[in-house]
Amino acid sequence: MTRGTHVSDRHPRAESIRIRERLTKHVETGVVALAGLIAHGRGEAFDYILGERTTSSAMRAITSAAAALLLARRPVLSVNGNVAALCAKELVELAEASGAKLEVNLFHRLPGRDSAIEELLRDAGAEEVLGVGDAASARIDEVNSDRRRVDPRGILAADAVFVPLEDGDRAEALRRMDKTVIAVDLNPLSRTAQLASITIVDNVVRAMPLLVSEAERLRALRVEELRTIVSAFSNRDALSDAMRLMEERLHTLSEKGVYIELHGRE
Ligand code: PTJ
Repeated sequence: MTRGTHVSDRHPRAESIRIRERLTKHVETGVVALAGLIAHGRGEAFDYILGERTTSSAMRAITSAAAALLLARRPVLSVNGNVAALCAKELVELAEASGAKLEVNLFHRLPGRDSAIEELLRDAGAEEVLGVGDAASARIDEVNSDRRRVDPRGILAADAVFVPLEDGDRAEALRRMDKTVIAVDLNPLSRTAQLASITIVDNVVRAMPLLVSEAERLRALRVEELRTIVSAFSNRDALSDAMRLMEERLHTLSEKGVYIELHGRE
């Protein structure tokens, strides 16, 4: 069993350690796949380079994503293990604010994982959770993993699918099916980031509450106003921004080499 380390608030990486603890705890509950820990580590590395903040470019992607979800007639939020462990409450809030359905969709569909994730979502207030057990009865043949198993009432019929922390295979298949694909991925080089319609290059932990508040704010707008927001967005520009910001930050830090000071020494 994993023990909590009760990390002190004064630890400079306290928040990052707490997030890791949440994920490792949820490996034990069956929510998070072991590969989810590897995926998280890769995300953390990019977040480090990005400066662990929501950039103004990512904020524009968030606004555009909220508008696209509100415009969709059948929006679906696809939930995997990592996102359920980190953002169950915000997923339920986003479903409410945008009128989207929640569907469990897993890369590693091991026995019991789907119902463990459903339980987490229901504890967070979800009334309906698609894609659990036999409900994932439809197949997207182009997808080469368990992710091909989808709910005919959800992802299969959806016109917009939110796919936080995705693997490129399905993002590509969903785009080919003419669906709007909204991704959250700290790695702007990943196939998902490259192939999505809207990529939010940010940590899902920071992006989700912002996405909820944007969906709530934009709900008051007219359809034409929402369309204007979506059509003004360019994913190519968003990805260029993310890569350039990482490059600039590394460049600035490389001038210093040592950029963290040792305190408390003469
Ligand atoms: O729960 P399952 O079975 O559906 O599996 C989920 C994972 C995440 C294991 C599965 O989808 C997977 O293997 O994903 P990948 O191919 O490793 O891609 C995950 C992407 O998410 C990588 O590009 C990471 O950089 C990125 N990422 C990881 N953690 C975060 C993140 N992006 C934003 N916020 C994070 N916290």
